[in-house]
Amino acid sequence: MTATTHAAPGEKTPSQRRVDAFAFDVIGRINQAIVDHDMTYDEYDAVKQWLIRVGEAGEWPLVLDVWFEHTVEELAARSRHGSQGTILGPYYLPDAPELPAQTALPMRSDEPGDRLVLRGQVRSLDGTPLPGATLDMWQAGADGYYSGFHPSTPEGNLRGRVRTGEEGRFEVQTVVPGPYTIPIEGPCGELCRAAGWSPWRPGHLHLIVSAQGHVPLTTQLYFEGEEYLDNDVASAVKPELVLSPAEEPGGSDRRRFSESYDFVLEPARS
Ligand code: MBD
Ligand code: FE
Repeated sequence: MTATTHAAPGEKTPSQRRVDAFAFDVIGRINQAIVDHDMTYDEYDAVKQWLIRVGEAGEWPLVLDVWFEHTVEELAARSRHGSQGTILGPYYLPDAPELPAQTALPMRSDEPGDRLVLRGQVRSLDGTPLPGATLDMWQAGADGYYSGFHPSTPEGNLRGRVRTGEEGRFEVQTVVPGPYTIPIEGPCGELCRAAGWSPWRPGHLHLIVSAQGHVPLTTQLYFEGEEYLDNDVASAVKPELVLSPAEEPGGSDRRRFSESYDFVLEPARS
């Protein structure tokens, strides 16, 4: 056994001290909330059953990313430079197909929804363009469903890793994502109903922008005028992330929008 796993009684490693401080604080605050709200045994049992159902339904990632990740992200953002980011959320899947700088995200031939062209440039903090950077993108369709998580959506739909070209530029054709509701039939939906909370998020694009020698940027882009921008169940909207795409004239059956958005990455500290 090493010295660090064999601390003398009463002595704690730095890691034990940190876990102790945080866990003790969390437990203490929950106990205080129980006192402050004069919780009954019936209520205690209802909360206990709800917590058990969250696990059984596999909704812990949803609970954490919807109600807690934004605070961790806001703390991390205080020491980060470059473009504003926001939370990752529960629907990222690695290994999306690699796509060139001018591309369309994989979609159904009859993919519903308004069309969107997102173009821009990836640069380093000092303004140097970053060719060969990656925009790992994923989004819900106009119906608000994510591929890989909803049976009606084909595998890999609206997911791709776009590689920037010359001057760090990219141009991606996709659809305008619909507003998203967290699953309302499970325990998270149950909590929203029980508390009278909206279960909705505004429509959004997810991106992880990365480049050699730089800190990856996890972000989301939203759309001006959308419902739920100021009432996001996941508290992840920031003003810098709201696009106002221009509508292109001459759209026939579908509306077409385009928008430019640049990403600035911070060099990695070595
Ligand atoms: C989502 O689509 C999402 O982006 C977040 C953060 C939480 C739940 C669902
Ligand atoms: Fe999302």
